[in-house]
Amino acid sequence: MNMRAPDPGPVRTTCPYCGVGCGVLATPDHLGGATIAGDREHPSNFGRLCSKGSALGETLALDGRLLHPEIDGRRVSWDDALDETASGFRRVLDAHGPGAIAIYLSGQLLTEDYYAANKLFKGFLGSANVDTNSRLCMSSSVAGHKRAFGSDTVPGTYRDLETADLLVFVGSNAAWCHPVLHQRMLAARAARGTRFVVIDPRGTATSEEADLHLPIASGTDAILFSGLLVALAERGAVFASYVADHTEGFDAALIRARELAPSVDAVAAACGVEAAKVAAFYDLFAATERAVTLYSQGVNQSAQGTDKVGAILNVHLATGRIGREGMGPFSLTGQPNAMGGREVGGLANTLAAHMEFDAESIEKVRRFWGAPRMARAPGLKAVEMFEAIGRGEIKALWVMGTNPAASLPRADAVSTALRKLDLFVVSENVASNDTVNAGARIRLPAAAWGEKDGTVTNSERRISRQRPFLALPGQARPDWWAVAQVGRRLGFEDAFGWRTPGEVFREHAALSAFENDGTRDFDIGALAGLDTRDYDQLRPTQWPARQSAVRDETRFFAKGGYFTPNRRARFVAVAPITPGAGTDDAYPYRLNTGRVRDQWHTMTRTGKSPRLGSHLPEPFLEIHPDDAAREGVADGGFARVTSPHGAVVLRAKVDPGARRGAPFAPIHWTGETSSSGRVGALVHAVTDPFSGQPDAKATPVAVAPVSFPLQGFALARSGLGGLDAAAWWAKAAAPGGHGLLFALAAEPEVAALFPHMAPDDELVEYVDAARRVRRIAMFRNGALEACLFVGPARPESSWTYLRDKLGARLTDGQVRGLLLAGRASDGAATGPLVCACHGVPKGEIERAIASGCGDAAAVGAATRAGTNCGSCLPEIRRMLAAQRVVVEA
Ligand SMILES: Nc1nc2c(c(=O)[nH]1)N[C@H]1C(S)=C(S)[C@@H](COP(=O)(O)OP(=O)(O)OC[C@H]3O[C@@H](n4cnc5c(=O)[nH]c(N)nc54)[C@H](O)[C@@H]3O)O[C@H]1N2
Ligand SMILES: Nc1nc2c(c(=O)[nH]1)N[C@H]1C(S)=C(S)[C@@H](COP(=O)(O)OP(=O)(O)OC[C@H]3O[C@@H](n4cnc5c(=O)[nH]c(N)nc54)[C@H](O)[C@@H]3O)O[C@H]1N2
Ligand code: SF4
Ligand SMILES: [Mo]
Repeated sequence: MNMRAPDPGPVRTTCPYCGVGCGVLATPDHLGGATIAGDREHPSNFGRLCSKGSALGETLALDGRLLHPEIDGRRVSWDDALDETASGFRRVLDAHGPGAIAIYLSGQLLTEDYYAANKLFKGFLGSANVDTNSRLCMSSSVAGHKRAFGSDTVPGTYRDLETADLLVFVGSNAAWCHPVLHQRMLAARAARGTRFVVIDPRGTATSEEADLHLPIASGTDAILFSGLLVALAERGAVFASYVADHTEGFDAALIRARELAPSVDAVAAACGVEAAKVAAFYDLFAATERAVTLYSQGVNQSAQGTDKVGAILNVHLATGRIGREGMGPFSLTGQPNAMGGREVGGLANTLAAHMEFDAESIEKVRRFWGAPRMARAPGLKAVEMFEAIGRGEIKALWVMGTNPAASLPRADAVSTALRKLDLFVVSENVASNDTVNAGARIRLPAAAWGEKDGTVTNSERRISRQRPFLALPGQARPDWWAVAQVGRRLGFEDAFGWRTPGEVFREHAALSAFENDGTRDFDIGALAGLDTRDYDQLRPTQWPARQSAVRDETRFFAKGGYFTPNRRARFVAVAPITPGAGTDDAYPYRLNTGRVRDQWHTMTRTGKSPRLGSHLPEPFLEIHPDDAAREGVADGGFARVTSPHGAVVLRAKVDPGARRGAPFAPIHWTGETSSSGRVGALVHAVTDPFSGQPDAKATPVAVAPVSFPLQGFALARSGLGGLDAAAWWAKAAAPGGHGLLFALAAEPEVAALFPHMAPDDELVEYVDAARRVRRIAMFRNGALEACLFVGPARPESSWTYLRDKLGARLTDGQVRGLLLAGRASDGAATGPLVCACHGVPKGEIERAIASGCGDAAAVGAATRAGTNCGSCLPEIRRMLAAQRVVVEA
């Protein structure tokens, strides 16, 4: 394993968040932190970083880290933890067979970690119960690719997004979720006039930048794209010779498309969107050869996800717009190594290295691995896996790099199921999250970003190195190492004898090329011979990277050459659907879920950053004004959202951009960070029939108002305590401390909230008993140590003001103004950060606009807002537009 001290100077590594895969230059400060900059030489970002990437330095502190192996809450040695893990799996395997063991992996692991885990379970323990959170993320794309192409191939490259004339975003909020790539597309548009079409039920930062937004009813994408196929056929836009030479099944697909989508009007009615918009989209697509369709979770996370992918691929196959400059379908991957996991074969229904569970592949892989006990059939997919755990059929589980007790559908049922396991092992960076807290007996401390050493593959098939720039803290170790150690303890010394991640990578690369001969798309044989130095210095490399081939073309399928038996692509006749099915009187709404700009998943890392915590600090429900009025939910009030599986309470954001009947909630808050914001608890376990991917964006729910007599917040530099069980709360990182936003029925206990209050802390208090207002500021050695604001109204401006003041020395006037009036007397209450990169709050941008800045560029020049990653530009433009309305009115 790699224990060498990190080299001084900037280290080239890769961002651990989204699938864009930006290159990062990290310069360690030798105090455990680092300064972070974009890598100008990396072909994903050419130096840019988004707000999350820029804030990586704020996530490196060791508080909250799991730093030592533990069994039953006791600190133990690695030897003991590994012995116990190995013997536990051995015991369950011997007693109940390979169907009783499972491992649940993550697209945030390195390829090397993934490879080791897949090999151990599928080749040496005989179990294909190896699944991953990519099941919740990319599996419909994988299934759709395999069905149409015979392989899980992303045909295009990022460059195509810059050389296209039309970009169609389907179920993608790229402005927030793939920000640097979105910025590249916007820059290209400025140069060549690219048209943007966004297909998303709700208005988003991405749709705000679009020329055309189709706010379709959720789940109706396959109808929209079937209608497009019909329209292309009618307009003679089909590329007949490509269809004839390289595909099959076109006629059947078109017949089905005509049944589903006979006319523009029929599409408009089924999709719940204006016919003129549908027609405009079809016209644009038919007329624009250089068209890329980008899609993400609005497509994948659906009961018809694979068919949605199929309907999108159909229109690209029909027009031959695939694998050529500026054209093609493009699945945007979510996690930094979603692609690496697919390459390794880390899904339960693939074997390894883009090989399936056919007899020939099983034999091939068996020989390559020298494997004693091959899994011979696909294992259980994530949702089924956790259901089998709930039924007691799977008895031993290892969770690595994911938080299923928060992120799986029916998350409360998942937490309950986890407690039934005989053996529950978690490899984690953090000491506490919803999964660890669901009864993990063995806790293995994993290396985190900055310490990890290996490779990841981004959305365009580009393999980049994650390099360590910090020493491994405490007893933390790489995940591949822990897997290998367990493999050795189970008697497989040779097969798991790797000493470095480079050795694992070389083996992975060799397997990709093993008896491949052009039969499999995934071939990185050219990298199988890297020595340690080459591996350490590996530059971002796109595959295919075959041993023999000249490496010039990295796109696929411009001239056919699909990986089906007859090398033809298969058109898919998509299945009919019933839009809106599943809702009823008890659960009349469809809950849409997804992401916000500045948080990453369950917030174990981004939740540490004060800058990132400022933009949207609380779990919320975005709801259309008509729906809110019907249910009596007020803007800024609270809404209880209930499904048959669970309930949450969220701050209501009444927003005309929401689609009627389809409120939206972000997925980021958990039991760690909120009292009742676990949105995963609501989500139904409906899955796509081909991919097994959960339909996470359309759960039938009920919405009802909740009111709390009191609201407020607490801030403390250290040791913020808790509230009673009936209170609503959300944690938010604050500069120099911690914050808690809350709502409750009775005044909170000061002593319980501030357990670290010292006798000589100076307490300044304002109480207005009649109005139920109470404001406390606590000073230690003259600096603001903690504060508590409680009252009937939402104390927003004092929160945003005081959040930045922990540790500050306030003037008497400031203190008085705050405590008496509940707001800053110096007019400095500035609102949430709009620009997280440069820390520019809303108030400052409003002042810039009021003082005459007429466009986003002027605002940028005056305040720096929007001049780094640009993710906040849609919001700045919205503020400019609102200002214009005010001025004109
Ligand atoms: N800031 C941030 N960025 C991230 C992540 C993060 O946690 N935070 N996570 C990363 C990961 S792992 C992933 S998978 C990606 C996800 O990236 P995206 O898929 O872009 O993000 P989501 O917000 O999950 O969903 C995208 C949109 O799908 C829409 N949608 C819902 N139902 C439908 C439908 O039926 N049809 C259509 N056309 N649209 C629909 C939603 O309204 C939503 O706006 O983001 C990655 N990037
Ligand atoms: N309702 C709903 N549910 C969803 C989604 C949705 O849109 N709506 N999106 C789905 C999607 S696309 C995804 S990708 C998932 C994400 O869901 P999760 O994967 O459950 O979310 P994360 O917070 O990323 O969890 C990663 C965990 O691994 C730890 N970790 C990070 N790096 C490492 C490492 O290198 N080694 C180890 N051992 N641990 C590490 C982190 O501390 C964290 O606890 O959520 C899915 N669930
Ligand atoms: S776009 Fe942002 S989150 Fe994604 S890889 Fe780049 S810096 Fe990281
Ligand atoms: Mo994802």
